[in-house]
Amino acid sequence: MKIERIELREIRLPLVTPFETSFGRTFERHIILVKVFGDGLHGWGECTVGENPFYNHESTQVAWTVIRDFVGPMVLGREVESPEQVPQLTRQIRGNKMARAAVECAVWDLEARRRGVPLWQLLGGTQQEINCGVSLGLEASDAAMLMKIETEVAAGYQRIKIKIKPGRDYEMIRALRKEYPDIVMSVDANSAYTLDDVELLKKLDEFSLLMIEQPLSYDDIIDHAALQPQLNTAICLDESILSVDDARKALQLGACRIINVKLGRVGGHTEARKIQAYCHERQVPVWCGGMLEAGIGRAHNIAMSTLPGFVLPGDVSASKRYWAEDIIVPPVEVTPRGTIPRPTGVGLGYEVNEKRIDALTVRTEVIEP
Ligand code: OSB
Ligand code: MG
Repeated sequence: MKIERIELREIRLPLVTPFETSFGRTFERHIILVKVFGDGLHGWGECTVGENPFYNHESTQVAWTVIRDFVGPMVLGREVESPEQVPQLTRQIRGNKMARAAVECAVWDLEARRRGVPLWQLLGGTQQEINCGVSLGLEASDAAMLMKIETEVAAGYQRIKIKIKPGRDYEMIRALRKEYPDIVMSVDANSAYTLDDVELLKKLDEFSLLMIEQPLSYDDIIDHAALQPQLNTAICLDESILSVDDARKALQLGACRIINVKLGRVGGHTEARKIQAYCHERQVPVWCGGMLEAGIGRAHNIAMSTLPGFVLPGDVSASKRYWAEDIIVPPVEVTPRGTIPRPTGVGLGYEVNEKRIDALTVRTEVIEP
């Protein structure tokens, strides 16, 4: 199949409630959508980049430029036998994996539509439904955190993840654990600590957390390897894992026991599958992270999460937790068991609501060979 044309759009989508992590607060998403044309069909991708370069080095503005000036020209007019060839076409670009993943994921959707199969099937998915958790942003008070937990536990979510940062960690988790001693709970620090905080991190062992996600630097593996043996709680790496090579190094050094897979962070489905296969062979559990995605990114996450080895509940949850109205139809919904059934339709398996997208679009650009 030849990649004939790429359409870029940026949409603005306000969150139903602001989301706060250790690196900042998000009120409204600025999302790049990628539509890739080939063989008379098209596929959709969503760039999972943040508005600011605070989670990683990428940001919406820069990703737009990288896709338009580099990723686009490298893939347009090229014949690909499989979407797995797309990362090869853009390998000269260092980093910028979220920009590259947006196009790579769109080609996977396109290929699934070309073959008339669901994307999860093309990827090799085996699970009928995926296990879902929620990631709760920081709130001003413990009482407000407790109200959020109550809502999500009642909705059936299988795991509650709480964002932490210095000053909102041990005491807060102790207060929340006191009210909810039995739920599956984890914490995510988004790189807010250093090895100087070992004593505090050790104390979190008291709370029988499923994991502590990315406590140390976004680009670190070595210090995490020094930390993990000092904790009973499993470390899960998010920011530090950009490739299967990173996953191998982290596991070989004992820097973590669990890996969070995010399509954007690792450059798309091709690399995500390599990480999944590497971890699955070694019985290392993985789960699908989230980046406050709209429906297209969410549908890609659901397809990936059906692969074997995605055993732990992911951060993939119902559309209504994020948006008044999603850009896909139907919106993503979660069963009372805290699962999302895999969709039955071809490609992403959800209809893309182009009318809604048009109404949200603030800029468009067409890239052609
Ligand atoms: O670290 O998992 C993270 C959101 C933005 C950036 C980083 C992260 C997150 C989340 C939200 O935790 C997950 C979601 O609900 O999409
Ligand atoms: Mg994280």
